[in-house]
Amino acid sequence: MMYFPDVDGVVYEGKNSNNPLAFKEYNPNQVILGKPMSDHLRFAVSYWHTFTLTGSDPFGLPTMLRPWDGYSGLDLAKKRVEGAFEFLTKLGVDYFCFHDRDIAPEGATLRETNKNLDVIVSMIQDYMKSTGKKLLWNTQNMFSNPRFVHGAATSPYSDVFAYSAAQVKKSLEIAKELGAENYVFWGGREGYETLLNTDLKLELDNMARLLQMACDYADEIGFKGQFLLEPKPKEPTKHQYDFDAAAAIAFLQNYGLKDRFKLNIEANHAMLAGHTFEHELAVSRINGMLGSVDANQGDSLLGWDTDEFPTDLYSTTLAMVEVLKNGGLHSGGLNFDSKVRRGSMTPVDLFYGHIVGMDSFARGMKVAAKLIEDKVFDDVVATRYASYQSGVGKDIVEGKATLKSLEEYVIDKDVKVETSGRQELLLAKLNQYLLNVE
Ligand code: XLS
Ligand code: CA
Ligand code: CA
Repeated sequence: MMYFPDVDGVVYEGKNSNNPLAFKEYNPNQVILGKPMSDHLRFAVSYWHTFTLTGSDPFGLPTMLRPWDGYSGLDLAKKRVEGAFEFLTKLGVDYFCFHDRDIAPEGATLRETNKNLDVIVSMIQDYMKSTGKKLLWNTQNMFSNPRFVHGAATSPYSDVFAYSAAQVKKSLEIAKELGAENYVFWGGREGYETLLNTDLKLELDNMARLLQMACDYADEIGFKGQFLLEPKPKEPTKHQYDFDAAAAIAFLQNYGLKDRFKLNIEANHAMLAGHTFEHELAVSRINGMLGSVDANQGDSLLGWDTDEFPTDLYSTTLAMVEVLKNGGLHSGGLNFDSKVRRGSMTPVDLFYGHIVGMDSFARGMKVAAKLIEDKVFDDVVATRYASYQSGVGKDIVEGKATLKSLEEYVIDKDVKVETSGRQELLLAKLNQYLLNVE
């Protein structure tokens, strides 16, 4: 069966193309800074938004029209796998990502659920072999089932902790089997609604305990993928423990897990935390913790996680500056944790969403590479901090200065700053590059 008969295959046609099913910017083989674009960007399709989502929201029923409509249970899961690999192949994306519950239905017990997973995982494995597609990461859904209403690893109920642990165990086995390059933890219910009923210390300790168990089990079964923790400040929980990159790094360091983990940074989550996307990427990068990216965008008029396909070229450019400065994403990639709007219900909209997202990041990547090559901002930053290269600044940086020595240095000095930060000029430069880079 053909699932997307309206689409033959999406290819690069360049900026003058009028074909809505062609890339205008993303040319996978074009070499930039010594590497083909496809190696820099490592795009992934997220299974949940593209193949599982129905378009229902808190106010309305499903809207999506999908070629697998009308099937249920394992039959539905199998049809989705077939459709997923046709989609990846036609779009020309090498990677995908999923939660355990995206790919197979739950049974009455964990044993039955795991059996369903086995059927679908072996089917996915066959398709991966025949198409060459790869798993960027998988993860466990410990937020949808009502048993996680008060948390998973941070549930007050130890049976729920046990269930969560078992679920992580199975998903790690799947990661190993499918050769996942990373493994994600996102704790949607790992947080609290009110401190009045919450043992904050025990919950944080338990969250760390589950992550430690995961590291131990990965070692036991020889799973070598990179562990990633994905920060998000809220939604569905009022306060989520992995609030932002800084909180997630502090948590990992506190519990001795920092060397085993990196972060998966999502644009929309940065916005919910009151940060820019590039802020979260930069904080991760300077701490050696930038692992992977969930590529999407939020809406500044809405206070929730809208997971839109990325179209904002400022944001994709500044994100790619961080990625390039990181020396790339290594085992990570750019996963479209993005969904078409509820009103974009036809299958071809799934292609349009990914195409605009891929083109937006490709454009961002080209501009970022040129900004870095021309040292547009690096030179400004270097000049701005030049006073730390010699004299008293050098003493401060090298730990030779004390409060006493610094007092002595300034006590009779007229210290004033009349040097512009040139913000408007820099933004004009950014526009110039965005508009003119070939
Ligand atoms: C939800 C998260 C989730 C993670 C994986 O907001 O973005 O989809 O990426 O569990
Ligand atoms: Ca995400
Ligand atoms: Ca999200």
